Amino acid sequence: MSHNNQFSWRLNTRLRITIFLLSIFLLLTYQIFTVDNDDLDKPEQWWSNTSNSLESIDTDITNFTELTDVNDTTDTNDITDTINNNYIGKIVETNNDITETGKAVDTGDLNNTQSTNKIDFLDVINKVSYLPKIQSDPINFFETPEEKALRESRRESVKQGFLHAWNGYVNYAWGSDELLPITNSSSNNYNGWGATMVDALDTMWIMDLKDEFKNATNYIANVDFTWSKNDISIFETTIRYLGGLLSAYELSGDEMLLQKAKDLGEAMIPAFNSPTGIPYNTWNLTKGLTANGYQPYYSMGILSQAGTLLLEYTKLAQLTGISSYFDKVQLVTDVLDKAKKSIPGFYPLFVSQTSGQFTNDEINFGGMGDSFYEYLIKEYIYIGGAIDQYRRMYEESIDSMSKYLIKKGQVKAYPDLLFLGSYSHGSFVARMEHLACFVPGMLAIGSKTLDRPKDLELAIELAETCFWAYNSTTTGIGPESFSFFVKGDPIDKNKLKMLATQWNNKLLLYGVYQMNGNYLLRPETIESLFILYRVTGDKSYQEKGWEIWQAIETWCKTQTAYSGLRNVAGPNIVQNDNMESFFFAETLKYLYLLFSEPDVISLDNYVFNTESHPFLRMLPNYN
Ligand code: DMJ
Repeated sequence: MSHNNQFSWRLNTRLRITIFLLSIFLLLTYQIFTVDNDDLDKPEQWWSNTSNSLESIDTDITNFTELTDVNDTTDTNDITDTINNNYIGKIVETNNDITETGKAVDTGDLNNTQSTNKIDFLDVINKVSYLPKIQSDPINFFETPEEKALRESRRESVKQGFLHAWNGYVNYAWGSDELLPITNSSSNNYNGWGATMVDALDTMWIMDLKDEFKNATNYIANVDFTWSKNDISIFETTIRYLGGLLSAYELSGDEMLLQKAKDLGEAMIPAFNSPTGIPYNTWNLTKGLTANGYQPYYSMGILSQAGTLLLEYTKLAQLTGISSYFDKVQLVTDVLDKAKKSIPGFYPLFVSQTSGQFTNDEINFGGMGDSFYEYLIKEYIYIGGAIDQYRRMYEESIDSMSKYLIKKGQVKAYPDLLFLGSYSHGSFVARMEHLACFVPGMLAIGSKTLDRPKDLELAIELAETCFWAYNSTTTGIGPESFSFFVKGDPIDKNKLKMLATQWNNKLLLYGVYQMNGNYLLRPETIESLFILYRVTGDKSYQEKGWEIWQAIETWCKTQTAYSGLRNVAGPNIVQNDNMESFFFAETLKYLYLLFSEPDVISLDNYVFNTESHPFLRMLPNYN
């Protein structure tokens, strides 16, 4: 058993005993004073009845956070987005907070994780202001009639690609989460709610595929998002389903989608009931609402998973008027902000939900860290700079990233290429992940928003590296990760030889060794090319995106859809029979937008969640 496992096992045992004793006490109180037995069969009623019964006990369990009940409205303010004329929602203030139940209770040291200056959501709304423009001046997007025709034909090619993949899903996997595009079977890794369908909704709307959109929403109308057979990932469910439903609602105005988002968002709320408010990684929606002391599978909190619920729950608060959705995610930010760090702005990958402290020293802008940093700047942009904490946290992180994690490599033909590595056990790790290729896009929007011109320079250089990684393989598609030699370090010839024999790479990858050659149809490089195109107006980003799309067409297309690859370099390129739902949500959407007019989903009006679901940004003067 690893150290971490032993630790969580011990913690688990301690938690279980505490919870068992507490449950007996709660159950007795509950049965004696309040509950009509019929209600036990009805999760929602059970929730509200029991919560009242626990009010007196709550003072003893100081770490309980609050959930505001929208039905207990005492004051509402209609808020209208005056510029886009979009209905924003009602902000509800209430004196009648309901305390949640079914929590993991811990009596550990929580003092330094409590949010001392609770930020009021109404205050946030009132402090929204205009931020500097992100997109380049319209004049920089000028095109000749020939250029326009070419761009439009490329956009049409991407749309046809989307339809090819979508039809495969419709014919062979309708209602399932994902299509397996070679065997034409399906998989259900996201609770079988139809992940591909929900992830694809807003892309269909943007591509003007309204019939396909309607067929999908007809199906989704009958999906029960309050139930789960097994434990679900809170992170994946939030970014794919909740984000997809919210964004499709904002684009289409279909109220059913907002209702589904609310059902799902609400059903996941108990997963935040850890001692600190840092959510559990997984949660069983059904068991989590029953009275018999359900405990989630307990494992250490993961930075990107805990920190990437912000946009979705803030948007849910905005659209429903239930401010406590925002409180939940703001508390997570506060806990992470206050936790001890050895380098300012560097947030380690694992955090204890019990103590609110980090438990290792690994820093990564790739897997397990990535979207936490992404959401700092995106939340700031989304709420029009209303909470300065997000600017501060983001700037600290980017300053440290630039200082410690960016290194020049030793690629012979491109000696100036910059690489983004990570940090572990006190040392720099010279390995770059495909996932980290979202960073150029993040830097570019941050640079414009916060007037940090150097960040744009870095963004442009890192995007070059990400594209170079694509351009250097035999397929023209970038690998999942690779290790590189840092400038000045001795080159180990054996390592180079290993790469050559392993991948039979005929192109020059000098300076790089050891690749994980998988390609999962990931979007990050295309995402950064799209954002840089919108930020600079430089058409070379469209050329690069087009090259990548051609490579995907060549290597990933199957008879029925598109498949990921097992290796992006080598004599035999093998497909992996998998098509992630994010191919529809992100990869194809970013490509389509790269070839659209710049005012289609403008970065000055929208902010993308990490799954590329566009959310309307808040604007000032709602009232
Ligand atoms: C997506 O699910 C999201 O972008 C997430 O933040 C990490 N990466 C995958 C796609 O690669």
